[in-house]
This record gives sequence, C-alpha cells and structure tokens, in this order.
Amino acid sequence: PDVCVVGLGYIGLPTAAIIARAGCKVLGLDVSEHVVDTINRGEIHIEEVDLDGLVHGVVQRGLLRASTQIAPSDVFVIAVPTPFEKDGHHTPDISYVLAAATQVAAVLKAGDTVILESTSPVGTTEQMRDLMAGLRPDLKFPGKTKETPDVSIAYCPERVLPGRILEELTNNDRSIGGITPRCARKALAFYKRFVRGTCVTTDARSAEMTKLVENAYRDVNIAFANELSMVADRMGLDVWEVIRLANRHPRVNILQPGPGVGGHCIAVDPWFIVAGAPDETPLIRTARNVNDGKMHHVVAKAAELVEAHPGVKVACLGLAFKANIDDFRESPARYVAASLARKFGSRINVVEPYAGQLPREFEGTGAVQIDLDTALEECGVLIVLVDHDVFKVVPLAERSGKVVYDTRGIWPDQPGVDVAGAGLRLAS
Ligand code: SAJ
Repeated sequence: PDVCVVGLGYIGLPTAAIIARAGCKVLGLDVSEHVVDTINRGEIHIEEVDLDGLVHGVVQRGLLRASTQIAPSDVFVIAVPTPFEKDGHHTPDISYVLAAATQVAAVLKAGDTVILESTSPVGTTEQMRDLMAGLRPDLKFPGKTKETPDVSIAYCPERVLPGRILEELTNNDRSIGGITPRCARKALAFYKRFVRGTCVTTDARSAEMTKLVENAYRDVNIAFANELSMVADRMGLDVWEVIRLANRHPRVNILQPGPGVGGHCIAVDPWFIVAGAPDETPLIRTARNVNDGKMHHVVAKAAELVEAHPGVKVACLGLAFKANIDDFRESPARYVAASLARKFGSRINVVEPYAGQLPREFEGTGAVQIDLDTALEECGVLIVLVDHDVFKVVPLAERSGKVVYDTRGIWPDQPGVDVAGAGLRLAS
C-alpha cells in the first residue's frame, strides 16, 4: 500500500477513508479482529455522519483494506489512543504509540514518512524516533545524523469535532511539526493531497503543545462558565441570562455551563500539560477540578430535587457526552444519571434516543430506559443533562407544571422552581 494508518478508531478510520478517497491505496491496521472484519465487509464499527457510505465506497473500490498485520508502506499515520493512567497523578500513557512505532519500525525502509496524529505529551515524537532508531540501526533517522536522513518523522495532530469529523478532516487548518524542517515539508506534501484547509509547518514539539493548548483553552473557558453557574445558583440568578447579556460585549464570549466536561479529549489533554510542568499550571489544573467538581455539584442538586418530591417519577434526559451524538464515553450526563439511579432506584428513568440500551452500571439499580413521550406523560421531575435537539424542541405546553432542573439551559421559558433555597430556576 501507499499509506498505512495504524489504529482504526474515531480518528484513524475517517482519516484512512479520506486518504483512500484521494486515490491512495490504504492499509488500515487495528488490533481488533472484529474491527478489521467489519471494515473489510465495507461496514463500520463507530457512528459518524456519512462515514458508512464513504468507507463502503473505498473498500469496494479496493482502495482501503484493513488488517491486523502491518505491511511495508510509503507513509505511516499513527492514530492510536493516548489515555492517562488512573494512578491519581494523571500520568500520560503513551504505550500504544510506542507499540505502534515498534510495529512500524519492523517494516520501515529508506524514503518512508512516519506521522504521529495521536494527542501526545510534548517530546513523544522524539521518543518515538529514538525507539525506532534503536530498533533499526541500519537506517539514518532525522535529528540523529548530520547526513541526509533516510526517513522523515513528523507530528500532525487532528482537531476534528465528533459529529463533524469528515467535514473538519478536510477543511480544518493543520499544524505539521517536523523533527526537522525537511520532515515537516515531506509531511506537508502528504497532507496537501487530501486537506483543503491551510497546512502550517513547525517543529514537532511546538505541534504537540499546540494540540494540548487548544483543548486546555476550551477546558479553562468551560470551567469559567461552570463556576459562574454555581455562583449564580448561590445568588439566585439565572446564569444563562447573565451570560447572554455579558456576551453582548464585543470582547466577551463566555461558553455554556453544563453538567461537567466529557469526551476523551478536553477532559484528558490538559493533564498532559500539567504532567509536563506541574508547578507552572495552577490555572489549568484548577479548571479541570472545577469541571469535574461541577458533575458532583449537579448530582447533589439533583438529589435534593428528587428528595423534595417524594413519590414523583423522575426522568434524566440524555446520557451522551454532548448534543446529538451517540458517544457515551467519559460522559458527565451518564455519571449523573447513574449516581441518581444508584441512590433512587426505580424512581429514575432515563431518556436517551441515541442509546440502544442502558450502560452496564445501571444494571440492578431498578432504573429503566423510557422514550421521551412517556417521560413527558409520566414524569413530574425532569433533569436535563444533554442538549440534544429532540429535547430542545419540546414546547412549554408539554413541560408546564413539571419540576425541571435544566443543566444545559435548553428551555429558557421554563418557569422557575424553588427547591431547598436553590433560587428561582435551578440553572447549574
Ligand atoms: N461543553 C460545555 N460547554 C460548552 C462547550 C462544551 O459544557 O460551551 C462540554 C460538552 O458538552 C462536552 C465537552 O465540553 O461534554 C467537550 O465537548 P466539545 O464539543 O467542546 O469538544 P470535543 O471533545 O467533542 O472535541 C474537542 C474539540 N476541541 C476544541 O474545540 C478545542 C475538537 O476540535 C478536538 O479535535 C477534539 O476535542 C479532540 O479530538 O481533541
């Protein structure tokens, strides 16, 4: 093949498919037989807008093939997970990246390009280079030799938004960080084949940091909104109204509060900066703690509300980590609903149009999944956890008389409830 994409998850599979659509022969590599078989049938194992048709097309045209076995290629793109360790210190775990680099090293030849796309702590691309150089003393690696190196190595993070992956993969600008400027130019030529956005070259460490900074920036800004929502609760103010008004200032743009920050990027990546510079990151660390703390605040407030209405059926609206997607990983909504289910059992009902069934942690709690119509008919307490469009359009007439805790601010016309001194309208 021309290109080998290592890791066929939420980033790797769409990337492989788009490269294949540009006319390259692509080999997609994954450790899971199930994933490989699914893709080779022209099907997909994840949900993403328009991805099924695209994958089906490129597999049928023979441009994309999946395997568990690596093969020699001209370009290797590594898109494997980089979680953090649950050791209490949030230490980045780059073992999947190093395992992928080990596989690539076995088939590497002069003239090849290796690109890391996984979100990674600063220095990972160089570490990957050192590992491959140790495994392949017969090849000259960039930054290790004064002569012209045999291979090029670069870091090029993705910055796509789940739900808009295909569009953003093609149209977003990209930063391309080479171990040397020559490596960056080589990677640039590759991305130009399928990216319409502007590709900007830099060094590998700056590109690694850029990716982390983008997500930490968003996390810090969401933390500001979440902190405001808790302040507003305390003061009996409507935080949505305050934010709407403040945002009329030409240089103010406050984000939206919610039940916490989910997903596998924004709640993870800031820790990679903290791990790299623990003494210099009080703000980034605090923002993470504020956003995690918001989840617990919502559980406590919701529990107060449920307790204040004994015997009334409760509906939690939404489990996804954000609106209009079927992704439940690291979701604050899921955490809140499951906590309430454990505490209140069969009084809790869950509405999640994007879920086939409730996740495992609901088993044995007595909580059940119901549809939105049933919730609106039977439940007197509604706890809004996700701003799915199907929830937003429920008219006031169907919600009037109900006790609503709207953590996403989707129903500004909902009359207030006064619960345990929580103010006019529970907003956070
Ligand atoms: N959220 C709020 N309030 C807001 C915005 C978001 O509470 O005003 C919450 C969401 O509900 C969700 C979480 O934050 O729980 C994250 O959602 P998101 O839409 O901000 O971001 P992700 O995780 O889907 O994707 C992010 C994006 N990064 C940035 O916008 C800086 C995306 O561009 C990255 O490619 C992606 O992380 C990634 O893979 O790193």
